[in-house]
Amino acid sequence: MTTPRPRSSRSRLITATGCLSAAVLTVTLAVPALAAGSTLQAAAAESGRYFGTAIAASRLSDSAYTTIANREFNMITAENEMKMDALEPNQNQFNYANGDRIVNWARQNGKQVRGHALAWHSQQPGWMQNMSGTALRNAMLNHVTQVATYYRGKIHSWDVVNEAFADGNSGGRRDSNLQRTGNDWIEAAFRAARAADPNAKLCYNDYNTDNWSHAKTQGVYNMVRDFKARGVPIDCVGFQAHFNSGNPVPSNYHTTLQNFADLGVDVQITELDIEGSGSSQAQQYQGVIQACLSVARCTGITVWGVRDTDSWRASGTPLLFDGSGNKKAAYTSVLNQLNAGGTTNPAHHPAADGWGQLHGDLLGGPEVE
Ligand code: 9MR
Repeated sequence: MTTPRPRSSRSRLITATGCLSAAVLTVTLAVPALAAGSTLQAAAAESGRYFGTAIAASRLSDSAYTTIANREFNMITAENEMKMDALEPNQNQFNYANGDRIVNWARQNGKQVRGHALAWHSQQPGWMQNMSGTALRNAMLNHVTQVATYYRGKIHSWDVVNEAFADGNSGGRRDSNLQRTGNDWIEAAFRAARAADPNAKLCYNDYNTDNWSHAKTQGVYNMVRDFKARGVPIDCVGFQAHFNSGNPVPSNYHTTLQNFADLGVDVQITELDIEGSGSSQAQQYQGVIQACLSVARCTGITVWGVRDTDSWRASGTPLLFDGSGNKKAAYTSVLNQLNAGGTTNPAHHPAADGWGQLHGDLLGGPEVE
């Protein structure tokens, strides 16, 4: 088990006293402080985690936007530009222009990139929406292979498959043209992605999978457990984390993240936003950050946009900066919670890869709350 790092925001003074002949010599040494991070990325990095945002290519010419994005975040997701419809508008004709604008901006500014998303029932190009059967399966696999090969070496984590489970109480797969090609379409996509980019972490990504007691969460959990048991290449699970009053941050969030991590995968918060304002919103954000920090394999957090006005649901003011770029109460609570520390990311943990296995063995099964 990991223990929180001791930390201090001030220099610690160590006083050494020694005797020199009859004189007493006192030496005071200033030891560099474990300084509190003053940006989201710096504060998250203290426990080995990243802090990211979604970027829209059309806003890269807005210097107020890029100034905040560059200062605060070190993991970048293209909000729309690397989806299937954007990258393959005509079958087997790929257009990487806008995806590249975002990837290049990220890399030029020393940031990493989450790839979003290789295979999804939504945002398919028109030609794909009308396909079925073997032709669709092959077209999907070709898309995964081509795109993952094109970006090989530039992607920290790929959302290989997005939103493949149904809402509601079934715990089963979502009906879609991809699902109708056969239940093995998800693992086929993961195998194609691994072959194309062996070094990217491969994630399954979904929403409404935050509450441990929900059927959808259990459905995804069972799929990941099955994939791990059968050697299907999966490295991480993304929790989108789009919250509002109808879908609040669950009190068992830590349990969900820990139970998935105990399957031997990393977990990432991938599209965080919480509708609301003021201290209520700030407290909910704090709870999400706390849940991630308490799970060693929760390796990073991404918010779904920079300013409220950049959000896909701007009227819900769900982000950390207001439309003028001012830090909101939610920003301060996130920063403070990151600086309060937590478990250290396993990449920085001495037991590294063995930890998840050992932890799972010791617990002997999923944590229940
Ligand atoms: O924020 C994105 C919005 O601009 C797009 O119109 C929409 C449809 O492609 O997708 C939004 O992002 C979604 C993400 O890709 C997947 N999870 C849900 C996100 C919010 O709808």
